[in-house]
Amino acid sequence: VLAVEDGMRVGLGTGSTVRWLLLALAERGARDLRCVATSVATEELARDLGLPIEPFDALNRLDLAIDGADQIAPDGWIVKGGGGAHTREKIVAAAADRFIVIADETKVVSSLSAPIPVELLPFGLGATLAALAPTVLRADAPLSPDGGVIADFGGDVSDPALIAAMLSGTPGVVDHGLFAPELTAEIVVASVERGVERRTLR
Ligand code: A5P
Repeated sequence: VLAVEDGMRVGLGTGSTVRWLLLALAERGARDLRCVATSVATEELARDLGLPIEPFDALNRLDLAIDGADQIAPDGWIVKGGGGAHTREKIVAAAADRFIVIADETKVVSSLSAPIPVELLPFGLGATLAALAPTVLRADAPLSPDGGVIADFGGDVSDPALIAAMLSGTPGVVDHGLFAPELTAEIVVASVERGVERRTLR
């Protein structure tokens, strides 16, 4: 919350960790913030809390984006999309001068592992799934707000850059949940034993 200064254009991520951020921001007061949300759930919660949400098109560039993570590797690679919101989350993160990841210690891993969330175009879905094998549709996941189908890649991710390139290079993939270290400015991890630890990546 301290990173959010008055008047900033802020991208708000999605998930249970971000919920705490929204509560803290609302408690502090909106202070001329201009916010965009990465999901309908975040938009609704933010509005309920009195935080102003604007269409992304009204802002385009952001000073800051803050979001949670499903996995955080030692080299700064991150997996997101447990809630299926990774496509919008990545667009918002990339549009921000600084992208800050917030998480508790359970998200810190020694190396990334499957599943890696992917969002796929409905057109040619069978062909895309075959090209991405082993990838399975996520049971009971609704379409994304942009009409994408949420699935999970189940293969080896010991080389995240290679897998990210493979996923991005497969026709029919809208986007995937691997976030490269270059995207992230800072990772903030909270744990009961060690308190809050901040790691600056760039
Ligand atoms: C949403 O699609 C995800 O990328 C979330 O940001 C991520 O799963 C973290 O969520 P939690 O804070 O709920 O664990």
